[in-house]
This record gives sequence, structure tokens and C-alpha cells, in this order.
Amino acid sequence: MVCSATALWRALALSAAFTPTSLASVVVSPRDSVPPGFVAAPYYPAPHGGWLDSWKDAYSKAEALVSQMTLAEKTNVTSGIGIYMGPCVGNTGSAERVGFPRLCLQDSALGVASADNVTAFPAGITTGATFDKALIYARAVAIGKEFRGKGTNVYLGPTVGPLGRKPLGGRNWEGFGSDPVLQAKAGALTIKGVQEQGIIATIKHLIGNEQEMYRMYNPIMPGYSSNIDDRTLHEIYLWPFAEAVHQGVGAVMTAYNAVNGSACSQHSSLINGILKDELGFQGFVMSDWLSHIGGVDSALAGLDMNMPGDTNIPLFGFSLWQYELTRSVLNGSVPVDRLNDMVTRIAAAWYKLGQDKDHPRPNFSSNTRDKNGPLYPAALLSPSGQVNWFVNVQADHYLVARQVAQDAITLLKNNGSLLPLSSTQKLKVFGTGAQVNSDGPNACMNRACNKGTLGMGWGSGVADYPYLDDPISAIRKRVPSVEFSNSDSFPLFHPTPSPDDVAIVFITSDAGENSFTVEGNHGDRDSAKLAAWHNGDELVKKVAEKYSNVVVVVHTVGPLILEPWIDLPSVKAVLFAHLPGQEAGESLTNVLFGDVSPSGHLPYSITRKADDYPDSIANLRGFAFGQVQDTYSEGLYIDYRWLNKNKIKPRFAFGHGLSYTTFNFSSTIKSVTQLSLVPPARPPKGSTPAYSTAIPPASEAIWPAGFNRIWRYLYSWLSEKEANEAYEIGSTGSKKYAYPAGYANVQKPGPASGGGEGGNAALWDVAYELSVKVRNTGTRHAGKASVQAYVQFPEGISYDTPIVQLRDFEKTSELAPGAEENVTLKLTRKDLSVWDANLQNWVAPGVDGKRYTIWIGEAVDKLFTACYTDTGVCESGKTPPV
Ligand SMILES: *[C@@H]1O[C@H](CO)[C@@H](O)[C@H](O)[C@H]1NC(C)=O
Ligand SMILES: *[C@@H]1O[C@H](CO)[C@@H](O)[C@H](O)[C@H]1NC(C)=O
Ligand SMILES: *[C@@H]1O[C@H](CO)[C@@H](O)[C@H](O)[C@H]1NC(C)=O
Ligand SMILES: *[C@@H]1O[C@H](CO)[C@@H](O)[C@H](O)[C@H]1NC(C)=O
Ligand SMILES: *[C@@H]1O[C@H](CO)[C@@H](O)[C@H](O)[C@H]1NC(C)=O
Ligand SMILES: *[C@@H]1O[C@H](CO)[C@@H](O)[C@H](O)[C@H]1NC(C)=O
Ligand SMILES: *[C@@H]1O[C@H](CO)[C@@H](O)[C@H](O)[C@H]1NC(C)=O
Ligand SMILES: CC(=O)N[C@H]1CO[C@H](CO)[C@@H](O)[C@@H]1O
Repeated sequence: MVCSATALWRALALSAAFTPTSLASVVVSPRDSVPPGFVAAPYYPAPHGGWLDSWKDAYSKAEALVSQMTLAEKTNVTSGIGIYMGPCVGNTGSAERVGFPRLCLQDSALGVASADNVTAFPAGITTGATFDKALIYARAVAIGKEFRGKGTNVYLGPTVGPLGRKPLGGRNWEGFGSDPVLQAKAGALTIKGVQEQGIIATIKHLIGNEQEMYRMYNPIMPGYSSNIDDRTLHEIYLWPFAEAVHQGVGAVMTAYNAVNGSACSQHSSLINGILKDELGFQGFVMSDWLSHIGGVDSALAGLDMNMPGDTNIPLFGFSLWQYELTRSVLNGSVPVDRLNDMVTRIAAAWYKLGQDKDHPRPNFSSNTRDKNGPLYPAALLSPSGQVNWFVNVQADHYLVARQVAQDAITLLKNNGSLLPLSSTQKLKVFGTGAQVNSDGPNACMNRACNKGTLGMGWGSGVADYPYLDDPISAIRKRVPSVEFSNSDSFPLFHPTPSPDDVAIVFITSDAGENSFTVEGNHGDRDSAKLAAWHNGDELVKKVAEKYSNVVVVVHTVGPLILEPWIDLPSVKAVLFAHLPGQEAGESLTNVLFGDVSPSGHLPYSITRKADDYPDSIANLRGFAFGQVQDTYSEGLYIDYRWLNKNKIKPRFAFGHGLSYTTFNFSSTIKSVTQLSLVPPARPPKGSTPAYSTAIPPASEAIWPAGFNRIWRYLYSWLSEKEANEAYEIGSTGSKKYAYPAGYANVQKPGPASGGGEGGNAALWDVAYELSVKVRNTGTRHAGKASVQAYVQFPEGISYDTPIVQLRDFEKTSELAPGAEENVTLKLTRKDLSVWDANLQNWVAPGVDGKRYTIWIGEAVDKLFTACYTDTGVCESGKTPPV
């Protein structure tokens, strides 16, 4: 098919527009406009991996393997072979001689990208809206099986950054919602499900990638700088990454943008300090695609793999690693122990996930849907062969995909119980969003258009639909007489409906990656803002003038302003179906016609006005000469944290979601672990692999005689002359590399806040357990209840904390009327702590008998019960603080 081939040719054409001289390193002074106080402090050296017991076996196997590798083999493994040079979106070099294969790294977080016969799962935001841990995990198991079935090694997901700070942000929909704990738990369960299938998961993007525009470094402009204070980083944006590391994630991807003025792909305090030392990350760190801007500097700052191998202007056959990394080691600039650590981390992740045993090789091509094609498309003149084997990996995964889509559907309003509908109902459907794009669901490259049913956003975070079960087809199965106006305008001549007729209006809002502009939106919703696309709000109003019973179904990447029509008396019901993926139809009709009660809950707040948020959140950062500055001046206060603090009533609060039935919750709390002010002292680091630190001989770096190179393919070898020259510098020290200020090469013991995967292991001690008995108190409908636990910190502590913060959630199974179920929620030491930037540790400020209140409810504005940590009592009927 044309999609990826077109992408390839576009990229080739793009590369031709640059002359090689423009490849000179980015000429910018990256820190000149960073606001005072924000610093990217040096943190060196890169911590060696292997010091944690949970990775010991993998590291000893990796050590045995890496000690057999030559210099050129080692550098080969750390780098991609070039964009469009292999079957996957990222392909590393190999060390076949010692049995280490090329690794296949593949998008996307919602299914195998650019491949046939796969499932297009619901997006992350939809998955988050289920608030259902078992379902989040089940989706991940299915995704992992598909990535394995296609022969990939690395799943480029889950996405937890962007976290959803800015409602207009383009890629929020790839993640799970605008709350760190929702992102953390959904991310960790996704990693668990995927990695149990032997696929390395990649938590991304580290960090502060909260808008799309101006994210990338290019020869004239650096990527924007997200300026984040230490406490906000720890308590909001880093929280899901810590949980991912705690879950044993194998890979981390850095973000395009900078943090505090330093590019994330070479940010020493971020990668070396926070990720590898404090969080104890043992896997490998890769760059986002084409964000590699410094060769030696990124290696020193802790990057382990560059993707897809090219410089940030691809397709010239140039890399800052591969042959350059070989040179940097020979000339002594990158210490040998750093390269050994890079390779060992990659090999250890490979062993940890069991990929040394019977792991399939890629049997599909991201570059073409044809059976045969070029083996190295970017080489232009490439040998051809079979590249697609059309392995069907879908199994029965449509079932879990449909379940997620269905259980995510969020009923915002249901006045007069218009829903569920009866199948004898006279129905009229409006809006192009009800029917699949007439050119086919995959007609637009990377889904970069908004035509027909919107099942996912656009960019690299997509998969091809095997089919799209659209809403109108599913509705027709229930109500064959349904009439459909496949237009986003209200028909000029429309017969007057009778008072009982029901109209369903489909509206959409799309967003995606900055590599494509759709209807004036540069990834972010910079043009459409928070209004429905295609005049959808106008359509709803017109329909509501004629019909007295209107249901609005919204397929959206995130929040919208619903004020133009939400209070109209005839707009009786509103369903957010989020981005359902391929199973958009039946999942919706199951809810519309009452086979199941809706049980989705909003993974973000819906405000009445866009500027209910402060400027730093409400607006995107626009063009600036030099570096665009995005300063997180709102600190911890995003989404409901901000609204609560500022007493702004949203239209629909975070967590809101109605059901056809009602539930009663009754809770008890019990203390499990007595907390201390700070966690107990961490254990010292264990030992790490020990290799020779001598610069290897130049002979390990030289092209094999008579090697037949593929044009523009990235190799790790040097000519004999180059290798000897570099070795001469390295062995004599005749030239010194200009190391960054603060550079050192003595391993550190690691900070007090570290010690285990994700941080000090004691942070995951369970402090309190809550048992919540949930009863379906309705008489007609079965339903699933969402139970959410929010912490309110003690009064009178010396830290300013958001009024309430989500800390755990559970969902019941489907409860028949009268039935009950007990769910258990847990609060850890970390859940009850704040990050003290002076102490550089987590502090539980309420240990001396102060009262934490744990609020149990089904949304941040529906908190039914207060449980007190000091007395162990739970009370219903208290007035919640928000
Ligand atoms: C960014 O700067 C702030 C303010 O100095 C500091 O608290 C924080 O630790 C810095 N973050 C990183 C990742 O360098
Ligand atoms: C690097 O990887 C490529 C691709 O697998 C392979 O052709 C080449 O021989 C490898 N180089 C070394 C030094 O093993
Ligand atoms: C494709 O993957 C399957 C496993 O799903 C494996 O059995 C097969 O060998 C692979 N095909 C190729 C050509 O590698
Ligand atoms: C070593 O090689 C790297 C890669 O080409 C280069 O950036 C660095 O400046 C060199 N170091 C010395 C001391 O020449
Ligand atoms: C619900 O409908 C009733 C009449 O059926 C009306 O009085 C009331 O204002 C409506 N409420 C909302 C929130 O639309
Ligand atoms: C649940 O039922 C109990 C006992 O009937 C009652 O006291 C309590 O207020 C109810 N709670 C909620 C949240 O409705
Ligand atoms: C739920 O827990 C309560 C109190 O611990 C117990 O009495 C009840 O039997 C449990 N209900 C179910 C359905 O397990
Ligand atoms: C079962 C199935 O969907 N098979 C498809 C796999 O992909 C090839 C090529 O796109 C199709 O022809 C098959 O129908």
C-alpha cells in the first residue's frame, strides 16, 4: 500500500532539500533564554547498570556476551542502521558473530504500526477512561502477543508523557489521562502485559513533551525548553516513569524537547542522575527519532541507543554514533566503560525478556504492504526480496479491543433517562463521524486527516485498521429503519420530527503528531482549539432546535468546551466514546441500547472555558527567536488540582461518569505499615560487570576487506587510516576532548532517595489498605462501578499540597441489581509523601499522628466517604473539601 512508501518518498525528497553543509551541528546557544533559576546541572558519570538483584541473571549473561564483542560490534548494537533501512521503524546493527541479532523497534502504543493483519486497539486515552486495571492489563497482553507475532523486539509504548498538562497538546491521547497516578498505573500494567510476552516495552517520552509545536531541534532552532522545578517533576511528570521502572520496564525513550534548556537526549541530570541513579533504571535509554544532536555528549549524558541512527537530518548516510562512536572510543573521548555499559544495558534487557530463546525475526515491513520490496528502501538502489509474510496476529483480540472501547464510553449527562434507547425507537443519525471514511479507514497516511469515524489521532502513534466497525453499521443492525444524514451540516429541508423521535449527533475533535498538519492543526489543536471540528457544535445546536431528544456522541482526543449546547433542554444525553480504534460500532450500541451500562469515567476535567486554566496550561507556546520557553509556573496544579485550588467548578470533573444504575459504597481502612518521616536507608549498590577499560586496538574498528557496503546504510567501521589516527589520539592523549563542566568518571554511590527499581524500595510499602463494599442499589440495570481513592494531606504541614489527589482506583465486575462486591485499594508510602527538594527525598509529613483523609468516591467531585488514618474510621455524609 502507498502509505509508508509515500512517507518514505516524502522523506527522501525532504532530505534532498538540505545540502550536506547544513548538517553542521546546531548553531544555537541553547540556554540563552531559559528563565533564571532553571538549571540543568551536570551529573556524571553515567551510572553502570547491573547493581540490582532483579537484573542479576540478565546482566551476567550480558557480561559474558559483551566481553566477546569487538569495538565495532559494540558500537553497532547501540545505534540504528538508518531510517527506512530495515523492516521496522527502528533497526539496530547486530553482532551476529557472537549471536546478537538486529533488534526491531516498532511503533505504536495502540498496536503494531504499518503492518497488515493486526488489531487497531483503542488509544491510551480510551484505555485510561475505563479506570479498569484488569482490562488495561488484558489489552496489553494482546498487544504484546501481536508485537511478538510480527517478530518485533521492542514495543515503542506506553506513552505517559505528554501527561496531558495542556488540553490542546497534540499527543495526549496516546497516554492515559491528565493525572500522574492514572498514567502510572495504566503504564505499569501495560508494561507488565507486554513484557510477559517477551517484548521489551519502552516508556516514553522523558520528559516534558507537553506540546507538539517547536518540539524538535533543527539547524536553525532548538526544541522548546520545558522548565520544571524539581518537586513538580517528581510529583507529577516523573511519577509514571518511576512506576514504569518499578515494573521493570526494559527501555526508556527521551523526548524531543529540552528540559531547563538542555536537550533531553543529552541531559545528564535527567538521564544519569534522575533516571539511572535515583530511579535505578537498569535497561537502556534511546533517543526519540532524529532527536540525536550530540555524539560524545549524549553518550556521556547516559544515552544508550540512538534512533533511527541518522543525524537529525536523515538519509545522507551520516550518524553521530556508529562509526563516530567507534572513533570517539578510540580517540579516548568516550570512556570504554561507558560504551561497555551501553551495550550491556541493551543486551541485559534482551536477556531479561528471554529474547535469546526462540524469538521470532520480523516478518513484516513498515515500508510497503506488498509481498516483495526493497530490503533497504532508503538505499534507493536496493536488492529486493520478500518483506511481508502477512502473518495474522489478530487472534480474538477484537474482543478485548471492543471491551475496552465499550467500558471507556463515558456518560456525561442523561437527563430524564433518555438512555438506554429501545430498538423500536424511531432514530435519526447526524454527522460524518458515524460512518467510516468512504475512501477506507486507512486512506490518510498516518491517519493524518479527520474524515469519517475517528478511532485514533494521527502521527506515529497509530496502526492500520484491519477494518473499522463504524457506529452507523452497528446502529443499523439494531434499528434497520434508522435514517442517516452523512453530513456535518443540518439538511436544508428537513421534515419535522415527532416529539418522541431521537436524534444521535456524532461530533469529533482530532489531534496528533507535529509531523503532519491537519485542517490547520499542527499536531496540537492550535487551530480548532477546544471546539468540535467541522462545525460540530453548530450541528448539535441545529439538531437540538428540531428534535426534543438528542444524544451527542463525541469521538475526541481530549476535552472540549461543551457550553454552546450542553444546557439545551433537548440535548438530553452525551456520551464521550473517546478514540475507540477498530471497534467503534458495537461497543457503542451495546451502551446506547442498554445491553450494558456505561462505565467509563473522564480521564481529564472538562471546563466551562478554556481559560479556566492559567496561561501556562491553557495556551501553547508560540514562535520565539532562539529557544521557545515553556515554564511550568503552575507547578503541581494541573487539571483538577488547579481547578480545585482556584475553586473553579468544571462542567464535568475528572473521574465523572454516569451509569444506568446506582451504587452504594461502604469503606473500611486498615493500617499496614507504620511510616517513618523518610524511607529507611537504602542498601548500597550491588556490583556491576567489570570489563577492561583499556582502549581497544584500532584493528577492532576497521572495515573488513572487500565488504560490500549498502549506500547510506550506517556502519560502525572506520578506514584503517581513521582508526589509527583516532587510536593515536586516544593512546597518547595528544588531544583532549572539551568535557562539559562538572564532568567526572568515578561511579557514585547513588542518592538516598534511590536504591531499588523506581527509587527506594520502601516507597512501595503499603501504608494503608481500604476495603470498599460496592452494592448495585438500582433495580433495573447491571453495571460496573469505578472506585477512586483520593488523598488529602494533613492540615498544618509545611508543604503546600493539592487539596485532593488520586492515589488508587479499582473497578468492580458487572454487578446485577442488588449484587455486591468488595474491592481493595492500597496507599503506599510514596502516595502519602511529598518530594522535598532540599532534602532530595520523599517525606511523609503526617507520620506523627496527623490525619490524612482518604476520600473514596467515583469522581473528584463525588467523594462519598472519608477514611481517617489517625483513627482508622470511615464516615459517609461528610462534606468533601472540593
Ligand atoms: C530544573 O531547574 C529547577 C530549578 O532550578 C530544578 O529544581 C530542577 O531540578 C531542574 N531539573 C532538571 C531535570 O535539571
Ligand atoms: C552491524 O550490523 C549490520 C546489520 O546487521 C551488519 O551487516 C554488520 O556486519 C554489523 N557490523 C559488525 C561490526 O558486526
Ligand atoms: C514470523 O513470525 C512467526 C511467529 O509469529 C514465525 O514463526 C516466523 O518464522 C516469522 N517469519 C519470518 C519470515 O521470520
Ligand atoms: C573523537 O571523535 C569524536 C567523534 O568524531 C569527536 O567528536 C571528538 O572531538 C574526538 N575527540 C578528540 C579528542 O579528538
Ligand atoms: C432535564 O429535563 C427537565 C425536563 O425534562 C428540565 O426541566 C431540566 O432543566 C433538564 N435538566 C438539564 C440539566 O438539562
Ligand atoms: C450506603 O448505604 C449506607 C447504609 O444504607 C448509608 O448509610 C450510606 O450513606 C450509603 N452511602 C452512599 C455513598 O450512598
Ligand atoms: C465484603 O466485606 C465485608 C466486610 O469485610 C464482608 O462482610 C462481606 O461478606 C464481603 N462481601 C463480599 C461480597 O465478599
Ligand atoms: C486474515 C487477514 O486479514 N488476512 C489478510 C492479511 O493481509 C493480506 C494482505 O494485506 C490480506 O490479503 C489478507 O486478507
